Amino acid sequence: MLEPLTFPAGFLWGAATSAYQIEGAVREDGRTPSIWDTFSHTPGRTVGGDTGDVAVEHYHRYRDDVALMAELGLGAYRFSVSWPRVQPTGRGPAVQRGLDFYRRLVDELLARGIEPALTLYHWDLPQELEDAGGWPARETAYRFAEYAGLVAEALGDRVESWITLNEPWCSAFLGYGSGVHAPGRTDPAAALQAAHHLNLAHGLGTQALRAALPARARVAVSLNSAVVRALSQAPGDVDARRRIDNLANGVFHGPMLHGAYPADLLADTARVTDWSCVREGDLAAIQQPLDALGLNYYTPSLVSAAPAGGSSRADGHGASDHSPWPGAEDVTFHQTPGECTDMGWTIDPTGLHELIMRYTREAPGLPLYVTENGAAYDDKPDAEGRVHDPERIAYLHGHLAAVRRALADGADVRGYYLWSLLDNFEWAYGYSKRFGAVYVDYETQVRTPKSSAEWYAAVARTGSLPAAE
Ligand code: PNW
Repeated sequence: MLEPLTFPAGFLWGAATSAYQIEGAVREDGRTPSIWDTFSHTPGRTVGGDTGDVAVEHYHRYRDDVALMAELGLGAYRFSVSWPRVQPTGRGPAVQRGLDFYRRLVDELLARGIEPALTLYHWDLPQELEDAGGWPARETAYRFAEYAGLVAEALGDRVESWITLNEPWCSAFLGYGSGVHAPGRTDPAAALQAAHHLNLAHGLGTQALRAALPARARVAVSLNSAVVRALSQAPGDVDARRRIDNLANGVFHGPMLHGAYPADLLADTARVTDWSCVREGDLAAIQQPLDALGLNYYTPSLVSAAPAGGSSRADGHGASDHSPWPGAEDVTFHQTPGECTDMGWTIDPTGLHELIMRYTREAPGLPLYVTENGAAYDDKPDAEGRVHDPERIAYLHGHLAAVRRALADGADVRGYYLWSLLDNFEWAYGYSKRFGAVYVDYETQVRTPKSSAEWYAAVARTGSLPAAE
């Protein structure tokens, strides 16, 4: 038996980032614009017109950043590769200078005993591929598989842990549905086609990885597996929950884990698309055996059938007149009661427990990782330059206790990646939201571990949570 609040030996303690959010250096070493460069440079798309042009200069400061991870005693680091750094036009041979950056980064991690977990796609599609149709175009899935193979050839000798896609829900439904993420399109049919081609990209990409990687490599995908709850047990609310759950979860894990789209999802969305984008053989291609599943969790959703008079867009998924829920535009999203983070996202660790137990049933035998979890707060250094963030410590404590509870309930969770290592470019929110365990002064680029970083370092070192916070 495990002692209370003690994690299993070998549990992986990590932190996560993504390329566009931290690297900067957007015009160096042959990199071309991604859809996020274009989007963030379009007036009105991000808070304050912020862009990732400089971000936190990780491209040039990666050595110091890895040293910081080592100081914090991290066992693992999840980062993403910038597609347009490696394959500027989204086609053809790889740019060696681009790949060399990730080789140096990985070597630095390995030298310090930190396990790299590489995400291939964290939303930075080469702009040329968007111009050719983007994710609603089938060709993009083939291009992704080629890119996956190139990265695997280059880094397969030193990276064992691979993640195909990060949160394809955001790419498809925020990118092509509500338009609050790049490329900012608002076409419900295109959003569903994008979801299918992201699924196909995952399947074909996994096959390309298997072909290029040694047998010891592990392949996974990170889903922002939503926890969707009904406002009441009234049939309309229960049905709203079912429909949103399919659009958030089933649309991805259906084909990936079970080889089929949920029949009710196809029926619910029939007036949006006829799903003719799903071709013979696609479902078999998508359902690849995986070595692990990554779950990203921040907050649950609370939904009901629309009251007479229309639906609400206050769903915590960003401000837009367009819904990110094709065919379920009528569903109303409610604020879950309770305290919120700076994103306005309600703090509810029971959702993480629920999510882990759901995937324990949905994918029996598949090891799970929490590949993102964390909180934004309006952190500020005090007079001595220290950053105290007790709210973030409380958030992390509560969510890690939920993971621990899931382990006790029989879930096979192998590790946890805090989002995020550093304050960074929070997409449409620009630099206005700070998720880091490490504070970044955006003027000087000086990094200061917040008190949560020190707290997390102690958790990682001892493999257990302190009794009370
Ligand atoms: C995730 N939503 O983004 C991403 O993987 C990270 O890059 C990001 O920084 C982090 O979570 C915090 O936001 C999301 O609207 C963005 O539901 C939006 C949503 C979910 C996740």
